[in-house]
Amino acid sequence: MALSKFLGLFLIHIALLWSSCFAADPFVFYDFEVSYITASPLGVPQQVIAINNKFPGPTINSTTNNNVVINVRNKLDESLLLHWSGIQQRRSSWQDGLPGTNCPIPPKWNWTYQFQVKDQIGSFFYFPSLHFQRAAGGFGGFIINNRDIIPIPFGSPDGDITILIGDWYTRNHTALRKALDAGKDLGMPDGVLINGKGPYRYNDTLVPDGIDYETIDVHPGGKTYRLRVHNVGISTSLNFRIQSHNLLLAETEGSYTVQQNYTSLDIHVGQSYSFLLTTDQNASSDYYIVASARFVNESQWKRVTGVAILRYSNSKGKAAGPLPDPPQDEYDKTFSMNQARSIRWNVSASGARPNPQGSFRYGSINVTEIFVLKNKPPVTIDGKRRTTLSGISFVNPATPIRLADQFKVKGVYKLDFPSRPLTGPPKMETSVINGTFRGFMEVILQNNDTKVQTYHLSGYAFFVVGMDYGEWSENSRGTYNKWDGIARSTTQVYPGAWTAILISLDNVGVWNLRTENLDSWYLGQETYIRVVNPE
Ligand SMILES: [Cu+2]
Repeated sequence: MALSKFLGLFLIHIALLWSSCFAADPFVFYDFEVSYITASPLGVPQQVIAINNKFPGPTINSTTNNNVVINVRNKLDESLLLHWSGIQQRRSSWQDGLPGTNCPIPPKWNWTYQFQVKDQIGSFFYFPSLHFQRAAGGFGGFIINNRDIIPIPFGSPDGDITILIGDWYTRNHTALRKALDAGKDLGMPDGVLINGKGPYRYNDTLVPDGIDYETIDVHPGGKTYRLRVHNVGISTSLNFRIQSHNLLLAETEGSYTVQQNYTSLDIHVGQSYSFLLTTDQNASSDYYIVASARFVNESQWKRVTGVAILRYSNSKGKAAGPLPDPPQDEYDKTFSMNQARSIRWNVSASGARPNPQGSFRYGSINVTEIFVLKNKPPVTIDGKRRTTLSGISFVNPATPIRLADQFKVKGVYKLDFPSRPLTGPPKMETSVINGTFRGFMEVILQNNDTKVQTYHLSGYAFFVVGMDYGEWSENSRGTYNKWDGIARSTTQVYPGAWTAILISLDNVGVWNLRTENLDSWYLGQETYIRVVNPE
């Protein structure tokens, strides 16, 4: 888009912004300077994207209904957008920071995001959404605290700790992008980072000397810490666990869960969880915090393991010995799925408002539209390796969809995304789902690829009502959880399996529905749901 036109839109944006925020609610301000720095998280110097010279970036700390203002200065050599994953952008779709909603921020430019975190609580993260930049960093946590008057379904924790885990390559994001453009696979990652740092040297042959690792400091005596764990990586599902400690699951992506203990939990790309950790051990040594690659040949993927340290202030020594075991489920493909099914909505807890989360009885609402979205292994279209959703490989338009609507630019996109997968040859299209305002949409995500895909929808929390292996059919509805399926924004779909979600389309805008697997997303596995108020 020409700069002059961009400037015009920019000024109009400012006008829109100031009219859309509620002046009575408090503001929180952040200045983000986004630039390259050199870091060596795995012992190899490489170019990393930092915010205010920090990698990972700072945690945004807000409270329900705050107006959040983030002034972003782009000091990269390419355009930039920041996406606030899981923030619903009520009436502010054009702040979502995706190519379908915003014009990219050119190098050396400034852009101020402003939005209200309306009626939300919970644990989220932000990341750069263009050009495969997330593979180089630029991410950070995003917390929305409860207002003081709203009860939380657990005692006030003694500490609040953000933990960002993710697979990592020592190649920079432009090299990874080039590989994908050339039709290649990225191959096995070089490691897993925890808060931007490489593994603790738990094994002299697997981990080189001199790597800086993350240490989480805690106090003994049964104190409770809230750990907010996010998988900010590229495409690897990670098993998260802490030696000798249980993880009491309490919240995921803005919904309080029924509280249950796990010895470990699978966290898929783009997902966020809050655990309550109690310091109930004797501190005879430090403890390992582990994030290891899941559903892979573990003897080949040994290096793809993140290891940090949990240190009690009265610790008697270093962590030593082998890491705690991952789930031993090589011959049980339902283990992980059963774990996912066990995550339930706490229907009696208050969410962002004083009324219980479960007062919205999704199970008794009639579905008004149904979409079956299917992904398959990558295909070749016009000589290029592409990924597809229902046979369509998404092409980002030159003008963001949201702005095309705003300024009535015709022909930018088509509202013809099919409700069932196309059967003909795959094609490249800017094809968008036509959602009905105040409709209730059922979406079946069918993954006919060979690895886990996670799907994320902007603008909403959807209800995860079912998942199973095989091909979804009408009969599958008999297995749906109609009562306490979790409401969240990012769900996994196992290979050769489906996940069903329900969405109450009450938020006007243009909302990205995409795979969070960065390589699949980059190659076109996404679309948008457009929701317009007809009045
Ligand atoms: Cu999002």
